[in-house]
Amino acid sequence: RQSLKIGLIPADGIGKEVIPTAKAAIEALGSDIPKPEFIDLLAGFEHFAKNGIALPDETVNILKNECDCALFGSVSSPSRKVVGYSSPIVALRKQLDLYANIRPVTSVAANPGEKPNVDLVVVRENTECLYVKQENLIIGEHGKEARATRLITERASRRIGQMAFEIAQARPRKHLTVIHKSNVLSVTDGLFRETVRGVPSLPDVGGRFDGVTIAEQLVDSAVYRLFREPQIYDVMVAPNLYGDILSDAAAALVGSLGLVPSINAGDNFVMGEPVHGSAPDIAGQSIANPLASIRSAALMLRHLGYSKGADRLDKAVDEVIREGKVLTPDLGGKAKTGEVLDEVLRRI
Ligand code: NAD
Ligand code: K
Ligand code: MN
Repeated sequence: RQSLKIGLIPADGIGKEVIPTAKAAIEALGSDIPKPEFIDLLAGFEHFAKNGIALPDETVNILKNECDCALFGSVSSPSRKVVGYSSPIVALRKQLDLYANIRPVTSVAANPGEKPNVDLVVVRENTECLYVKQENLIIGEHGKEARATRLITERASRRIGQMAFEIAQARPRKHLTVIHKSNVLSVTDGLFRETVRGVPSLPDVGGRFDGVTIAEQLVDSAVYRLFREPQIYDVMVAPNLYGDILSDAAAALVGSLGLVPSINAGDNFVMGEPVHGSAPDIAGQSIANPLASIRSAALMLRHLGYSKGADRLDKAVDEVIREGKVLTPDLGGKAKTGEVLDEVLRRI
């Protein structure tokens, strides 16, 4: 590659404050990566409020036809129903078939080289479950009745399972936990559980995952154990909604949602995205933690094979956290977003 074309979709709220920091961090890598070219793209609730469209076709077309990868910030999706609005991030994941949401949650050990207390990856199915958003409301005999469809397919469960095994295989502990609630939802979660557990015996797998140990846990007790003994987890694979909740919960263990990165990955495209939302409570104050976005840029680069650049970003972020002098208020500091970015840039 001569250059790396990166679509930037800051979207709403603090997305607009943190995506520029990820851009600056990538630019600081110099010749460790192909020359980055950034393409600014529109999406989000604010765009919808002005133009009636949350995800312009142009954004999707440019991502599909011109970009090598992308970085997404966060959207402000209202909790009330807004006619004509639908979350652009949920739509993007589906339209680009980014079927895996990979969310590493790692604490920073006091000294370099020491083992961190929390070192796990949530692998979240990213295209179905309740996020197919097929809901309806009827007036029944006793008043309103709302229903939602929860879609679990063998195909999606198999490919997310394969992705989770690949990730586990590549980590030192090689341990995979399947998260489900098959004791109640024996049909939907039952299919997810059986399909993921069946991955090692698929014909094209051979013995490739022989070294991976597999466990399973009901989602509610998984949250409990996550808080009691996070060190038992290595890779956790879960249907969409459970994975969403588990990764926010795991973020609490490492101090802030503002530290946890993710990638949305498919077979042909990757989009980095901090796990957090648009944080309306702090938006506009320049105090959003930029580290989740910078780590998301690192994950995206690593996924594309640029591990040297990714390592430099991760190392710089870890050092800033370990030193603990220049941190945003979510981590108990007083620094602004830009000051934390400067600390990172100095170390890259
Ligand atoms: P949130 O993640 O936006 O915020 C939760 C809490 O964490 C808030 O107190 C916030 O201030 C804090 N926080 C989050 N990121 C931070 C950062 N980088 N630095 C410092 N503090 C940070 O979740 P929410 O409040 O439940 O949702 C707000 C909006 O975000 C909603 O409209 C929701 O729909 C949207 N959302 C979008 C995405 C996405 O874009 N993928 C994900 C989650 C929520
Ligand atoms: K986000
Ligand atoms: Mn979430």
